[in-house]
Amino acid sequence: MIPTYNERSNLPVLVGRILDETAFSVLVVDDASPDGTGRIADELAAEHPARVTVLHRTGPKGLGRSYLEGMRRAIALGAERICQMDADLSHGPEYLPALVEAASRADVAVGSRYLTGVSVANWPLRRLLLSVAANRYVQLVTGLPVRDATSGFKCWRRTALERVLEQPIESDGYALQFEMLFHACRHRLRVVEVPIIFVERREGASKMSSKVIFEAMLRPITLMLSYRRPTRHAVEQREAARL
Ligand SMILES: Nc1nc2c(ncn2[C@@H]2O[C@H](COP(=O)(O)OP(=O)(O)OP(=O)(O)O)[C@@H](O)[C@H]2O)c(=O)[nH]1
Ligand SMILES: [Mg+2]
Repeated sequence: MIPTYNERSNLPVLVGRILDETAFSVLVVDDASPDGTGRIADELAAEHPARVTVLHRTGPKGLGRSYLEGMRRAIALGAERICQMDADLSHGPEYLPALVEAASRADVAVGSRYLTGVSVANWPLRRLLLSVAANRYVQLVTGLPVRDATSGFKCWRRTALERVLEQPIESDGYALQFEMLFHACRHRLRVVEVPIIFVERREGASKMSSKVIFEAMLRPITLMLSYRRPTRHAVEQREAARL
């Protein structure tokens, strides 16, 4: 599943590589990109109808909404393992088989930049420090035992994803990545990390914004506050037992 917003030069290259190098199918989730990415995705689907599907989103835009809608669609299409990856060629399709294989041994496999030192190519130091600091912060506040909790390159086992999608997920940017892992860990699902080399995009523009960073700083705190308190259901059960 590949969410796209203005990725017209990257998408055909990525989809071409996935079709050539793997046996997997592709679901493109486009948010009515003004640069015509959706049209390019339709052309790819017309060329490869058995392996490429396009979901054109019409409701409110956003990366988080796109992930959630795309994941539900992938499940409805019958996928047993669902990978999520960026369209900007940062996530190499050569890692897909290893991720899928790892997700067969666990519930979710994370393509990790920080498993063997730092494996990131072409990032400015400022960007790297932001990502490393964000990951440390998330680990510290939430206790998530994942080195690269903000990675958008993952493979989910269907049953695990269904479980996580039942949770009230609110984030929209990077925070969505660790929020979903947080729920996975809360439900004792098994998370494994697979080393990847992340390559900075060459074409197109990043959609990273101060809003996304702010959300990622706040979300670990609200997650901890929400889930340390007993849920309303648990309180109701306790009160019923007391009566
Ligand atoms: N459908 C949809 N896709 C989006 C949206 N924003 C970003 N994307 C896609 O999500 C993926 C990640 O976006 P990037 O801009 O590369 O963001 P990033 O990888 O977090 O940031 P960088 O590290 O700076 O590249 C890319 O495939 C984007 O095209 C959105 O609002 N809707
Ligand atoms: Mg990117």
